[in-house]
Amino acid sequence: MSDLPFGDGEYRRRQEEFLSNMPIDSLVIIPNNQVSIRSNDTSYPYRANSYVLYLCGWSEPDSILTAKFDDGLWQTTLFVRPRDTKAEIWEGRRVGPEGALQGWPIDNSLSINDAEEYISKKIESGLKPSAIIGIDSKIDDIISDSKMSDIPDPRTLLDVMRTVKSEAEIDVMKEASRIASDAHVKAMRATHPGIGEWQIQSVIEGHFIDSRSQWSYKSIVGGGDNATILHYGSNSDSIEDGDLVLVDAGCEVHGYASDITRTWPVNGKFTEPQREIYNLVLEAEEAAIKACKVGSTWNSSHKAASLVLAKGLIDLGILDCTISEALGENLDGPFRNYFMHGTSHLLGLDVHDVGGGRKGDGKPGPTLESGMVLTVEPGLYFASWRDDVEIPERYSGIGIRIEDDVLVTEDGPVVLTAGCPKSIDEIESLISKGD
Ligand SMILES: [Mn+2]
Repeated sequence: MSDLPFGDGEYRRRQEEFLSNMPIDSLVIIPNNQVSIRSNDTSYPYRANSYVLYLCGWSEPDSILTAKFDDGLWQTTLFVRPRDTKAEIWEGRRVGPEGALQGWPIDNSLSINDAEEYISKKIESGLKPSAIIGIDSKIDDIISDSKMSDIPDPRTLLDVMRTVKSEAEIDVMKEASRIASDAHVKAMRATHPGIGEWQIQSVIEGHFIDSRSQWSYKSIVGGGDNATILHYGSNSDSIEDGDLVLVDAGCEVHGYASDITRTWPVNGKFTEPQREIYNLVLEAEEAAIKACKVGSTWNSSHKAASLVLAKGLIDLGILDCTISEALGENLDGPFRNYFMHGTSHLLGLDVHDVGGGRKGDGKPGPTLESGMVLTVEPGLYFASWRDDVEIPERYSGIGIRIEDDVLVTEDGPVVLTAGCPKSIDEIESLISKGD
């Protein structure tokens, strides 16, 4: 009945590494995500919590993974929905506690209806909660009643573990990369002047579903000027002859994400200005991929991309200054007028994976190790409607990003999304072939 991507040993190894670093008077509490209402009695498709998936692969809602140290060893208890024929007729089959114990890498399983009492009693008996809060309000209430001022967060350990992927995880990520690469190729072949952004989205996401996958984030399909909007998502315009389309779309396999961006001309032929910017972004992307080496600092890919882009913007006459002026003291110079985002983020069970490197998560990015997977995604954007910086007429309305998923290895970077073409010649020949 279980459809787990990994064998028991893989999960047990993760649990062991995590729990052996926890204080033995802890009660580890990791609630699964809640079902979200879309409207009235209709919910969004359910996606399990990445930490629960990571530790035991459980993907039904209304569940909580706990662990405590007992009789000299760590034991996990998974609380799940009990079997209930009447409910199952409406909502679908449930695994139930007995089924969970047989098919999932856990030590005990109980009904979710007993979870609150169990957790309260364990805390009363002296165990200290170590919980991920903010997911399940009932659990949050129990924890706040415990009067502990400082609740250790299991993510401190788990986030570091999740940055380095095992062989088994890499295999799943290769599959997600392959499906997303094929989807982009299909979309290129289907492209013609006048095509709707939503129609390209439909080709991409249709391929995901056909491959028994699903999107890992909302697909971005931006034609012309829409490509210069970094988080464009309405995908509702038709794309005119002569315009580029930027497609940022990835899928998820067993919870593991791929994340690819390609930019191509809808009529199958880059104009000279488009070609100039495209080749510059491609050169930056290739330099940044080369920088993804074991022992490199997190910022290496961003530095490499920034250097190429700053120099290229000067060579094309877009910036009129020296390279060091273009780069600025902290890579914050005027090249950032046209390249406003970071170059890389970690990739895994979350598309912007945990473990640092993202602005806002407060953690510096990790030094690169063998087994880490990160994106490399430089871009240049010349929104025609911008009034805060100078947009050269020649490049007005051009937005280009190229993004691949890169595995760091002792033998150098491996591009997991290499199946997705990115040279101008390859792209032009795909589009002209049509469907
Ligand atoms: Mn990305």
